Amino acid sequence: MKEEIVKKIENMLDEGCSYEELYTALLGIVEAQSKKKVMPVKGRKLYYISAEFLIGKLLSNNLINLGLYDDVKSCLEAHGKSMAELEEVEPEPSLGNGGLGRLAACFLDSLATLKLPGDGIGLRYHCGLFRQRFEHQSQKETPDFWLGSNEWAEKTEKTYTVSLGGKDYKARLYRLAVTGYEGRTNYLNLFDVDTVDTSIIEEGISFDKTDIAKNLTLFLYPDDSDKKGQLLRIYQQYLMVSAGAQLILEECMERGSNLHNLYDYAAVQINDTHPSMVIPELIRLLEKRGIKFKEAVDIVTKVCAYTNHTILAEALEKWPKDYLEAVVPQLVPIIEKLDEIAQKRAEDGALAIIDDGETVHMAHMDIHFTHSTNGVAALHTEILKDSELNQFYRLYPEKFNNKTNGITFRRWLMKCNPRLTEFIEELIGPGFMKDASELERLLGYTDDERVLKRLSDIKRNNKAALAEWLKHTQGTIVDPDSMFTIQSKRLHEYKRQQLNLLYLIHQYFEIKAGHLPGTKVTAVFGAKAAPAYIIAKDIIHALLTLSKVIADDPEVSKWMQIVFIENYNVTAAEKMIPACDLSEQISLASKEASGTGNMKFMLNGALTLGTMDGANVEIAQAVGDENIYIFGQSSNQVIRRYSHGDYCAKEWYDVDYNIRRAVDFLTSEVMLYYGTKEKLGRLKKELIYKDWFQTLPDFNAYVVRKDQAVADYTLNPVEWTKKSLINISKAGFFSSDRTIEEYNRDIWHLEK
Ligand code: 26Q
Repeated sequence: MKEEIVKKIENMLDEGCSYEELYTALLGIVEAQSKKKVMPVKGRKLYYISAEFLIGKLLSNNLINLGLYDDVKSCLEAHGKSMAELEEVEPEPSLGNGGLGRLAACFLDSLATLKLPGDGIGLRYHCGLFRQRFEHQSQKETPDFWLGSNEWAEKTEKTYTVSLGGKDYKARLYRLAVTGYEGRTNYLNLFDVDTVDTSIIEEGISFDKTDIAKNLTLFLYPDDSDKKGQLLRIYQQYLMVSAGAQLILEECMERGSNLHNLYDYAAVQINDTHPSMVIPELIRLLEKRGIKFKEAVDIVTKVCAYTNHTILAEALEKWPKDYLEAVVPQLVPIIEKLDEIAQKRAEDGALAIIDDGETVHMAHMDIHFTHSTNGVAALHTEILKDSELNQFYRLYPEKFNNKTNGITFRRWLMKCNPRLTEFIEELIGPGFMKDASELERLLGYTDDERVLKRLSDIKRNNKAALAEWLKHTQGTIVDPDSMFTIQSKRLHEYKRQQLNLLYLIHQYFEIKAGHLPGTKVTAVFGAKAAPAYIIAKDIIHALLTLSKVIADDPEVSKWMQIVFIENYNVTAAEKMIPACDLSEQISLASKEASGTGNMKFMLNGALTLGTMDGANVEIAQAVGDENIYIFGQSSNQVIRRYSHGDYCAKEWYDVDYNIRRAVDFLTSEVMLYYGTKEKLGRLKKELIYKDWFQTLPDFNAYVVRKDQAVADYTLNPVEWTKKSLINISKAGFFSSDRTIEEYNRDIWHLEK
């Protein structure tokens, strides 16, 4: 089989085919091979329903999973072509914002690898997350038209009717094969409507939000800062859950379910509250098929489970009831009946689904009417139980459980870091690719000088490769012999890119004062800000402006450089993560539910500089205090400060010279020379008078810890590499295979 495929590619190469032609051919080959790995479903099947699947490019990943990658690569190389250039032909499907969407993609990979029957259900957005460009040191958004003539998702003839605002729409199913690593093939089911029309896009990413037929699946999460945007979000969500619920019931009936026994055929995992309407929708469909309301509620509760990804109040979805009446009037009476039941179970009005202001709380509906609510890291789940969802926890202690997130090692090690993968295989054999806990065997090499030397050479090569890529894609020159610190994730105040910014300003002053670091530091950023999130955009502006100030100052640029990578996405992450020395995970403790970038960096040998937040806590436990740089307030301190409501940023600014010097620099003459007064002034004011995410109280501790890391890196390179090896060895726990095994053991109960 393999030989035939290789022969075909060789023939094409002999004929001088272009990369585009090769890509199309390989896409067809992968499709055909994937189909052969479809397996019948025994027992229950999982439906992972999510508004986002941030799958990233698929060609290399699928070739790896099908065991064809090495052959195709050598074939190309023998003809003077490269995999990297072939990959450039493929547009990245950016069907997600960040962590939550990427997690869904990692889960699909693990499900198929573990040979568990589990499909995704989502939307086929015509434009994924916006593309980011920098103009005058500011973020500009343009549409990301990722759908070309060559597509991974196959258009099917299957359609389902969905009623939105009293009008019927036809949701068409597209199916994308998910090939596991030496595993089975599952599917990602993506719904779309035929009438979507990209020509309604106007300036940037704006469009007519009221033209539903034309805009339903036009964009991933359009701006929801106004009513029209919020309504569109409800339209999108209902399109997904209604078509999804119809698909689920149809598949289960085809396999023999009489619907009373739906539990024996299906498990539905609700990824955050975005798909929560699947609960009333399933109830509605079951009632339509003759099942009584009470039984329908029981069935749905047993089938569905809910994952919470955030404790930020502003991210917990709640909709005015009249919005739901406008879009999904058929669901409102069901939600009202569910609310009645909920109110009877809990006297406390705080647990109601519909509150006194006629607002519908989606998370409340999820907790009452699913059998499982899970957080995504140990600390996060504890905070949910102890504070945010404490009243729910007291009512339903048995429903709450933790499932610490994970990442697929196929993409985040084998695909993105072939040098390291090969070396690990040389040392401990290939078993770690399927059983991540085998990485612990690397601990036997922590005192082996030759191993440490190789590891440090691999890091140096990866840094050189990132440097090369940066030169090629955005014309930026970086020094691979400097220390790379990287903070890449969505831009959000709670993630505190602004803390990193203040450190860099501090460093600028120190260098000016002749206090030089042991080595040059390159601070790399990758981050998109939500288009309507003004302060987040101001932080990007400040970083880009500072980057210019430093670049134009030879005294300082000898010792530091700031690089902001344009249009951060999965493809960029794959280049950045293997090249990192110090991974910045500096969210305000208690605010980052888990983080998954932290795991990717660790796996690729970076040391973490972080707060005791999210999964950082578990990383710290795994590697031990001496192999991680922890700083800052604890989550308890932070929660206490919030509950006392006595945090006053201005007091910290007034008494601390270093803080004041860094904050004031934002509107200094040199910053205003390159930057915009309005934006820099607004950010400065925000930091002095608000600072909701408590940057200033953690500032000094951050400076001390980061300086320590730079000194260790410089003075004890061998010791540093040893710590790096320990981090890699201990990363096995963070494989999404482990996470999926736990979901399956505790929640889904699927059969292999
Ligand atoms: C909500 C309402 C209106 C508009 C948009 C939204 C919205 C959209 C996306 C709310 C949240 C998201 C995405 C959240 C997310 O990515 N959360 C991250 O999930 C990861 C996987 O569990 C965690 O590792 C991160 O800590 C968490 O921030």
